[in-house]
Amino acid sequence: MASQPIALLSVYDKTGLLELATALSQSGVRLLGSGGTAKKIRDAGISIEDVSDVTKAPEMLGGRVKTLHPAVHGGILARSIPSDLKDLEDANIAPISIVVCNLYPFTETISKPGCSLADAVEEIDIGGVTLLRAAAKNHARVIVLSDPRDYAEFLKNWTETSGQIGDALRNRFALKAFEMTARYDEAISGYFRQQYASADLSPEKLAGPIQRLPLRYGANPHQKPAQAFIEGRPLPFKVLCGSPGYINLLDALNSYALVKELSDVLKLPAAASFKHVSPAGAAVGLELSEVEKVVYGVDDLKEPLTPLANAYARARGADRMSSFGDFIALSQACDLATARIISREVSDGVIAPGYSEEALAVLKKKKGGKYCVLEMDPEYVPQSSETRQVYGISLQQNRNDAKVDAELFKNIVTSDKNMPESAVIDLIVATLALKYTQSNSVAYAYHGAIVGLGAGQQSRIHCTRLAGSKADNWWLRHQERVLALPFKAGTKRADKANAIDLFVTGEVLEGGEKAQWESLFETVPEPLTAKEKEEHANRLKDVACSSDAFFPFPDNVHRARKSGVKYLAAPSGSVMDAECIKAADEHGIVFAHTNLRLFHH
Ligand code: 93A
Repeated sequence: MASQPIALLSVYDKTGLLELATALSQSGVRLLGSGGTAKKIRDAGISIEDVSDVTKAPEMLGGRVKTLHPAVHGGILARSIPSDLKDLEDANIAPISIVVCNLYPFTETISKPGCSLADAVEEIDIGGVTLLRAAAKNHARVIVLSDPRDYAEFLKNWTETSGQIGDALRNRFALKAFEMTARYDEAISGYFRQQYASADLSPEKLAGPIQRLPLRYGANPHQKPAQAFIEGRPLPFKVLCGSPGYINLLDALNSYALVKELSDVLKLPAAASFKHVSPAGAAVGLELSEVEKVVYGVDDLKEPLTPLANAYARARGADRMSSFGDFIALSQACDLATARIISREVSDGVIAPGYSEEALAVLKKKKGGKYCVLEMDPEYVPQSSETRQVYGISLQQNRNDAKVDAELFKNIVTSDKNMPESAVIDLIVATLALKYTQSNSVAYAYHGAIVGLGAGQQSRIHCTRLAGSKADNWWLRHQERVLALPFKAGTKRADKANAIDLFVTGEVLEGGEKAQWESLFETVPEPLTAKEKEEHANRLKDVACSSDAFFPFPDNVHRARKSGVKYLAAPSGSVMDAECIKAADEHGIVFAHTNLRLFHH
């Protein structure tokens, strides 16, 4: 490379330019400048050459082409490798070491009253963006200054290091230039999006930039306007019926991600029943026993149960109270049996990768034709990085792409190390559900289904207790007297679910509430006795339990055992790990340390 460093200067904002040019010139740097920049420097008595002298191409098109030339971009982009150096030599191009550039003020121009489209177009900087990008791309060799506020820091370093500026500063300046061009492009596309808003914005036509779906309102009715949008491709779902709200979409997209992952890992159809962005239930399609059919309220279904229908029956039936008004996700195309189950429950909507004709016809009749039916593109792969805003600040992270499969439960730390395949399936179901549950969370699973889930609690033991008591209630619904509760003919499904819940929890009822509850039965049932409950509880064994983070105290292990837990999974890392393992050993529990924290917010 040539011994005398060359700086190319091309700036709209000429703040600090003369000080910079003076210092560079005094330190022996050869200066090149575009029209106005070179003139200002020359007028101040500092020696500078015009870019056009080097390119032998005068500025043209009224300044639209100033620096766009191989003599400039070859000089910037050449690496210090023999082939690049030879190319430069053959073309008689000198390498450029410093690029100083800032752009035409597009944002300021369009915000001026009366700015016409032609005014805006003229303010779109092409050559400057190219200079910044080229220099930033080759920042291993080239220093790029895109902000006059950086000149002083640059000069100080330049002097102190005799022109050998270190990587840290070089990298920071390059990143700043990349961010500047990104913001600049966003401002331009935003302007044209607005200008051409009245044009045809159908999904097909908009597959390029941003596709938007207006939503009725946000999390609450007063939060308007609200929308869902995606950049660079059409939305990956179609609205086949109804119109989704903001929370519907939060539920739909989270629940679909869960069932897709469940069915990919376990090779079984999967279903989830979401409420407030956490699963109330999630399951894979293992066959239901006759008792389970009654517990899950599908014993009277005329349509034969399919694997997908089994999955949804389990997902919906784990916690019927919480699932009231759910958003449903299905991993496979919705069939008639599944649609029939959905049609008789109170539910807000469903997302699935397809619908059979008969299934869609059934769903379209629900809620007077307003039931929300979304069809998901099964090939859709979300971007790896996800961004959200809180209080005006954007937070960005990589998607949680951690794999949850049998491998995760190999590190068994208790003396009993016998983990049958059925337990691994249950642990996968429980752990994947946690991946999509508001933290903290703990889940209990049995027969391929969540049977108790504690979500969004700040204390882990509260999650374990909440999930445990839900699992206890779910299990009590299998008790003989509960299965045979003498409901009057015609009692609504939701009323039955509420009445059963009151019965199994032993809630003491009074006055009108008591009378209303009793009115549902042919003969009023006697409450379950403590003995009946205990005997029944003792029959529940082999439940799996997973936690989205480590157990800070062994109380969680003791509590899990009370709900029939035999298989346990949680990350290690607690100072009380040894105590938790001891507690698990005391109860004969098989405990796998996963080393995978799964917080979700
Ligand atoms: O119209 S441009 O996009 N064409 C170019 O080739 C070009 N090269 C640099 N504008 C171009 N620039 C911009 O000119 C720079 O980004 C800078 O903002 C401005 C400096 O022009 P002057 O040196 O004539 O004041």
